[in-house]
Amino acid sequence: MLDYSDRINIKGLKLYAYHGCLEQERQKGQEFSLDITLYLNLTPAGITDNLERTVNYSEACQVAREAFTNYAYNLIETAAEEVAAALLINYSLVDKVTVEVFKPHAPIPLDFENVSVFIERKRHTAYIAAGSNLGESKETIAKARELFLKVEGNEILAESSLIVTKPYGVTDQPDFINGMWKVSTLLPPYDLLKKLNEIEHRLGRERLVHWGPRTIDLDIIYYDNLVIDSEKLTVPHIDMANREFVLKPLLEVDPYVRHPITGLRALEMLDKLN
Ligand code: A4P
Ligand code: MG
Repeated sequence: MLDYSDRINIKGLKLYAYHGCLEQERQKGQEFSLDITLYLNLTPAGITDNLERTVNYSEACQVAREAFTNYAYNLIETAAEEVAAALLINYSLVDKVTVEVFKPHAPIPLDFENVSVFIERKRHTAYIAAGSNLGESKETIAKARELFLKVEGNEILAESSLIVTKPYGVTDQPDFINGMWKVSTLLPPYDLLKKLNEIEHRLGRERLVHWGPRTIDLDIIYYDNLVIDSEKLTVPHIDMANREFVLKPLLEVDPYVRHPITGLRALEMLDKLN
């Protein structure tokens, strides 16, 4: 959560590009204008007078230009998405960006002043539990970590040690190796889930028995302070408070984070469990 309102504003950045669905737009191109806001804490730069503690706005304009003009998109929505992602990927100091792309010469056969799309994109913090009890579990978890980090914008902020745990639920199966990552990601919740499912799949996960043995299971425990309850995704993880193999690693990666519904921290949930 942002606890400041500092920002750097770039207004009316003029860029020539070839975005559009019409043949003529893609051939001739046209001028676009971008408004960009970077949200970052400016105090460190303010008190040190040091450029390295902030974002160089001239450089940021170049990053935006690259992302915007590298490719001809059908939609300004996509162009805006690329600009936002490039800025967040290039500047770890930036927590959030807004991008508005104006297309003053859009092919609209009516008198109009301007048309634009506006998007807001930010870094999210998620907690991912990893578990495995088939094959080379530690290696598999390490590979899953590697594949997770291949996604642009994904970072691991903290990770627990890997612990050996007794099977929970279906108890007639081998011991598990469990761990947790606290991560930063640009992926929205369902995209994060999809990515984790993809990684499970790549590492040979087959869904045979519910709660049964698995080469790798990656569950989203928390995603920011969000509460999601849908067919595909339940966040916070529905059974986390009953699972020592989730709570112990959580205590290790972040003893302070609170469950968004119950308000409890990992240690408090562990105390209740015991
Ligand atoms: N899904 C819903 N919410 C989430 C979420 N927050 N994170 C959906 C991830 N997935 C979520 O999961 C089924 C569906 O849950 C997914 O398609 C997704 O859309 P799955 O992994 O395909 O099926 P599963 O593993 O059979 O069920 P589940 O519920 O994931 O199993 P659990 O609850 O993860 O339990 N004992 C120890 N000691 N250590 C373990 O790691 N793990 C399990 C698996 C049992 N016992 C264990 C351990
Ligand atoms: Mg799962």
